[in-house]
Amino acid sequence: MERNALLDKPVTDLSLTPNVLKADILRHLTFTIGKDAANASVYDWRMALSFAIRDRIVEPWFASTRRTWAEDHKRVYYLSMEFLIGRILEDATINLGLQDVAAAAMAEFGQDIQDLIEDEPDAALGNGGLGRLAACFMESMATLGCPAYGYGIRYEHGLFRQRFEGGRQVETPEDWLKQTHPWEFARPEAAYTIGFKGQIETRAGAEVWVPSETVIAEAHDTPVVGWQGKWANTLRLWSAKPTTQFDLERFNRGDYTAAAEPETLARTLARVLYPDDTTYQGKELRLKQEFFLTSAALQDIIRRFLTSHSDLKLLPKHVAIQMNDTHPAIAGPELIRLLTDDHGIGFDEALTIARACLGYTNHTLLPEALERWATFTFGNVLPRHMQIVERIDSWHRRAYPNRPHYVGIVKHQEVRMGELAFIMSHKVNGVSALHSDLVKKSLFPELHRLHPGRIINQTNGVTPRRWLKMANRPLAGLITDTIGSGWEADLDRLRELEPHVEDAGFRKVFDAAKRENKVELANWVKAELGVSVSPDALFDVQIKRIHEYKRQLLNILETIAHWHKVRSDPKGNWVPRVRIFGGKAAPGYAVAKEIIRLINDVGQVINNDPQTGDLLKVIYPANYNVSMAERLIPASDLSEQISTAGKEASGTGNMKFMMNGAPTIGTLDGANVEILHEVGADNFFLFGLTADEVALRREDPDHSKKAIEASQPLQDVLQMIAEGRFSPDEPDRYHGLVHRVWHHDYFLVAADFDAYHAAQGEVDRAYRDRDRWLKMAALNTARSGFFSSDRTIRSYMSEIWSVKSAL
Ligand code: 26Q
Repeated sequence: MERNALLDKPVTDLSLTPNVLKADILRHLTFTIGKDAANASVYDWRMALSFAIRDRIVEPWFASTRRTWAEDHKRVYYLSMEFLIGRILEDATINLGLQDVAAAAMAEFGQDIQDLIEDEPDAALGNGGLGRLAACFMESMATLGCPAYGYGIRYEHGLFRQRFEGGRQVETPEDWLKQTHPWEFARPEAAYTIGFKGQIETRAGAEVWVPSETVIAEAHDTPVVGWQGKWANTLRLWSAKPTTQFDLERFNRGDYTAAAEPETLARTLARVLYPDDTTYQGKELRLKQEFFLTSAALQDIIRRFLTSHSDLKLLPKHVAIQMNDTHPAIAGPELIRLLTDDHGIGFDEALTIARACLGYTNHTLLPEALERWATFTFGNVLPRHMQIVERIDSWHRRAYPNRPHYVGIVKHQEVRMGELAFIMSHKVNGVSALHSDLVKKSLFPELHRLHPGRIINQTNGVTPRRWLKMANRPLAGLITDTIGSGWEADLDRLRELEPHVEDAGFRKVFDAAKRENKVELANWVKAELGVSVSPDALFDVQIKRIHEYKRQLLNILETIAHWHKVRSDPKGNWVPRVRIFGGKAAPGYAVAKEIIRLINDVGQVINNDPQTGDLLKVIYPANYNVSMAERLIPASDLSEQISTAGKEASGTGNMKFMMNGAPTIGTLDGANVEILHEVGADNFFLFGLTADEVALRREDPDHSKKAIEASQPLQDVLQMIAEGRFSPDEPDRYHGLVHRVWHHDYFLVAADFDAYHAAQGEVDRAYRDRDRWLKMAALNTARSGFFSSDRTIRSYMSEIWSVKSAL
């Protein structure tokens, strides 16, 4: 293709002066928002600034798109039901290098840029780790110049908002789109019809699917700009529109409800994100959402491919499709359907093409979270795909005669999405070394034997732009002052901090940076919760979804044991602690909700105990989200990563804490194993059973009873809870919970209690020795380079996608 030099030339100069930006902001305030500076609100100013910043993303974005076309680069398509983005304004501003210019410009308008930044609602289109990983990957792909599209759903309501009422979680709908969302461009011309249900008809010897329900998927594009604005990719989110506004024929027949069906389906499809990341529930609407995303994405991918190529056999040379867990695993059968039914390719060839394009990332081993669909539901919603799935399964059975009879995609009248995704992918990956091992050994042992080399590891990472540069200005400043700039896109360079760790002057500034963050957090806690906490206390933080395997219960039980000890010796030389919790429970997860209530009840008692005062506080701000994480992590002294070994696939919060100079107290689980390896045993508080020991211990049906009987502190704690010390108005509130710890302790809270209690004692000893602690904390930052998502994406690019940077 002929390159047009004029088109490649940027018309905006990124080295903006405040005056140029000021003029743009004022122009947007006036002509886009229609407001006069004299009576503009914070919202108006935020919109004006956002549009002015967005203008500057559009050019690298167009340039990237043009280059990808002109140079015919292979593209990556990341299919995910979740993108947990958080706020965009500050991230975009920093990646464009405009933070100082923007702050100065706003100051001249009499606005504090921080107020504008915090006025933006989080885009919370995800539950937790999996969704946030997708967002970090989008940023890293843009930074690395990897031509890529993210495909997801433009949920009208993201993850619910959480409030506490009497300590209990109450959910309210989230409505991030109530205000104008300035970061997206609607693309009504990019629209596809998505079918559901109906039947298969044979026409001219070929089988065709005639759906009985249809909706239109309409694209909304958000540019994702990488570090220093060198490249930008597209996050394309689909919203649902009815195919026909209204079925007049049905209406005229008097069938008024049926007449509105197309609208009803469209209105419900993209309405809300499923808030349960723990148990799949086989709901028809969820399956429809999954197919909606996947079919729209694949139609778009094929349309784009055919714009510049004609031979679909070459698809894998130009297209890599990554499935973020099994949620888009219908991509296998759908791609085969499009290639065979719509493009006339034979089944075997279509299967080969599809598999060469597809990769599958597994994020969980928990059996209750593995997606399985009743063949009844699956065959009803997607009848053609049911046929194709059966065909894939019998092809695989024939191609691999050694396959045991109990292995397969369709078993016991269920479609197993893990097996489907595995068989339809050329690479399957776990998300940490330990997890990938377990994917081989316990999740897909037979398929692994039949396809050695297909399962690989890709240890997760996080973007250091958002999680260090942006979230922790004081520490980022110190790093740049110490080793110069450039570490943001080359995080291994943090190793250059190591020699400075021995320098008392460096440690003093490191300490001051952490303290600055802690003071800010203490002020926020006071304002939000009315509780005073001392910035000199040790800030001990566990933030993540509430789940039994993550063991927030272990944390709060140990908090009680600690409180009990301090009370018995209030004059003792205790390290003051603030135990901070954050996280939401799935609305239907009763046990998780009970744990939330217990933490809040315990906080009520401890925070009002004059005997312990500043020595111990329990803080649980409601509605934990990405923005709250950005506030909490930089102010943390200790990172709680205490899951039952073998259960946490990777964890990514653990990496963010490490980068921000908070040592980990944790088990040998997920990426903790690799964190320990990088940082060294002296700088990590390791405790607890290993994954193998967990499996062994469970064989003893009395494991928890024995552990409790051997531990006086744990007995005391359980006794206090059972007596109603934390629920005086309802003393037996936690009888069920205490009973479960004694008799049904599947996640081995009791078995690991003493080891955890002892490790917390070690933390106190280490913290008292200021120099030891500061060295430890600084070494955590210095050795965190491996956990940049740039490293992860480089590895996906070479090991799975076979795609090169376009930069
Ligand atoms: C499935 C079916 C129906 C409805 C919802 C779901 C569903 C949704 C979300 C199932 C699972 C999830 C999310 C899983 C998740 O976040 N897993 C985490 O992924 C992280 C990134 O790899 C890991 O670091 C965490 O260890 C893992 O728990």
